[in-house]
Amino acid sequence: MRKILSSLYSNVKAGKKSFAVLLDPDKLNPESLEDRINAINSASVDYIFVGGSLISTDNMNLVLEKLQEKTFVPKVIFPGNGLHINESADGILLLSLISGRNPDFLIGQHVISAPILKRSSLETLPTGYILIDGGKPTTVSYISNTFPIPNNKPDVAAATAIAGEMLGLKLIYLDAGSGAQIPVSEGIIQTVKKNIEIPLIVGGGINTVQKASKALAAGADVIVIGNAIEDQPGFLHEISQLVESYNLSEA
Ligand code: 1GP
Repeated sequence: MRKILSSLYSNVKAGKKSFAVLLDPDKLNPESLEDRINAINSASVDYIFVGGSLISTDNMNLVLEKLQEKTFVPKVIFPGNGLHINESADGILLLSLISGRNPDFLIGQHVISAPILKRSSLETLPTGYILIDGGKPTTVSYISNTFPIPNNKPDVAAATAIAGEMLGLKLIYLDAGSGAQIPVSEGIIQTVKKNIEIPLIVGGGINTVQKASKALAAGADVIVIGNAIEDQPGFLHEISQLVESYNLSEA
């Protein structure tokens, strides 16, 4: 049963926006993880994404087990490669890096991971992952050896997203990269949203309420925030309130 995907699809159908908190296992220790979980449980968070393009510590398991124990919010792995598969999560974004031309990240890692995922209890979320230039080189660009789409090329982003949808992917994720200087432009979000039916996730460099609000208004169905939550303690609540009030005003 595809619980995460079907609830996301129903939310999008009802015009309801969602908020995903991204936790990078490398940046957490037991104390900061506890703080983060308390903040998540006292706010309205729809998904917890766990991962990153490079994970150098052994924290992934610890973080997921703690989350499993302490929160009901669905935990979705945001993997950098097949090594990041972990059964303690509820689901995994099966990312195909469709903005790039590196076969390993388009299909290679997936072939290696598919038998393991099939045996696992993880819900797989087939996702067209599109990198957008966020103003500075990102780890994901470096690791994947791919170029992001320029932030002023909505047509290229839209054509890429349409191709992903036509290939049967179930989600599109526009990412300016972790800690991007410039988030994905409103022009790109609007154009992509206009051209696809499947849910649209947007992240990278959203570090003010205004930027989050612009992404939602432009058409993001899910906004993902990582760095800004680590840097500003109250930000998680501010975004949770923003998404809630957005959903109330649209109801
Ligand atoms: C990065 O979309 C995520 O892959 C979130 O980015 O850490 O900049 O919020 P930030």
